[in-house]
Amino acid sequence: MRTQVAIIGGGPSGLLLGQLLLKHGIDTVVLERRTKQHVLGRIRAGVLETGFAGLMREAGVGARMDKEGIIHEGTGIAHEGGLFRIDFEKLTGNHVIVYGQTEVTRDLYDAREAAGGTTLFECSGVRPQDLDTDAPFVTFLHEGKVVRLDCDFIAGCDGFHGPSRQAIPEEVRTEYEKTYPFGWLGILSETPPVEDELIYANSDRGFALCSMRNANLSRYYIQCALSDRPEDWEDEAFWTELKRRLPEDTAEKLVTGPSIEKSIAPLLSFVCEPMRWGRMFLCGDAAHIVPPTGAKGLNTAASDVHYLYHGMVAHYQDGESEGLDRYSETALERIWKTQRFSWSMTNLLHRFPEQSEFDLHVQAAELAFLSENEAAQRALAENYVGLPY
Ligand code: FAS
Ligand code: PHB
Repeated sequence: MRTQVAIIGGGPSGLLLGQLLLKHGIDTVVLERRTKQHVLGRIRAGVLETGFAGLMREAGVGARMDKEGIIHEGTGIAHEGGLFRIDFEKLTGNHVIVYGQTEVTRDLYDAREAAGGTTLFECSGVRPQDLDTDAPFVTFLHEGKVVRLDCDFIAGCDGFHGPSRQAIPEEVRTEYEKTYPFGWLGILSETPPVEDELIYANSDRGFALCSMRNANLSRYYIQCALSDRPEDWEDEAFWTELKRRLPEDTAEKLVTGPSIEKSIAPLLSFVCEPMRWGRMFLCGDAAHIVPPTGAKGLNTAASDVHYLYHGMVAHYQDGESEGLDRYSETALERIWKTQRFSWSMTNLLHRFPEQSEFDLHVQAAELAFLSENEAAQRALAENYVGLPY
């Protein structure tokens, strides 16, 4: 088999990159470890920066997002029993779109199939090889046969546990990591959202987040112990704890119901440098992970895709290599800014086991300052709606 760009991973990064390249006549093959049903069964991100939305439209897959996505011009922040709003539109002239990653992935798969793009599911033993030559290739097992895919470039879009990052020689790779002493217990329920916008809550019992997917599908999270398992939390116990972490009048409005999905995600900050090795480029979670507090995971995958796609188009159409040569440096500059924002939001809104009374007072003062200072609110809003690509 031969293609121009071999894409390892059929998640949002790989699919969005594939669709944008296909729009420019650049041939790709996507190699995905799981079935399409498994990929589409994942419940993950919910908030899209307008930069991401622009890429979806550029890829020709923005129609359902524009029809069903919900524009959010601000967000609520709750602490000490009160609630204040950060007005994105007033402070930045920008907004975000609430449209689940599951739907993004579904739209991208539909578009890829309509465009006749090749996606191979249930590939195992995927191995990128000869990366530091002009003739890289990928080998893998598919339908019981060993397959070799020759290509010009490899995009490692295989998430945190994929093989691409490991294919960068250890002596070349530097990995930066920060773990957090808690996780997020998330549920999905077919209930109307408690408010029209998201609410991020810092309470003396820990963090909570009220989010949504549509007018009758809500997504809620509470900070939980790393030792917790989803089965430790009956729905009733979840709802009771969530209400205790929200302002009273918000808790009173909360419509509860059976969970249709319940999972726990650990929080992690992680960056791999560089994001390129020879003819292979890392993109999305393969290169970096952020705690979901700033809604930056999926959105930072999108900015990687933006830089990589433009670099590849310039290579194939104009014989220019600068975009690809500067990809890692350019992507990492924005990645570290989203790492900082996600780390900052996590520190502002969560309760840490080792916090002293002094720490708690400083955290409360930061939230109080944010509630009353326009410059502080603008700084948060600029990061939340998305820094420029
Ligand atoms: P993905 O992990 O989505 O996709 C990688 C793909 O590669 C997968 O389909 C995988 O099956 C495939 N793959 C892996 N190994 C392979 C191999 N060996 N061969 C072939 N294919 C292989 N972000 C937010 O902004 N907000 C959130 O609330 C949020 N919640 C999250 C909850 C969880 C549990 C997780 C894990 C992540 C969450 N994220 C969130 C981050 C998430 O949305 C990622 O940023 C996003 O999925 C990144 O997309 P990809 O880079 O495509 O990686
Ligand atoms: C979600 O809706 O899943 C979501 C929204 C905002 C976040 C994290 C998750 O910061």
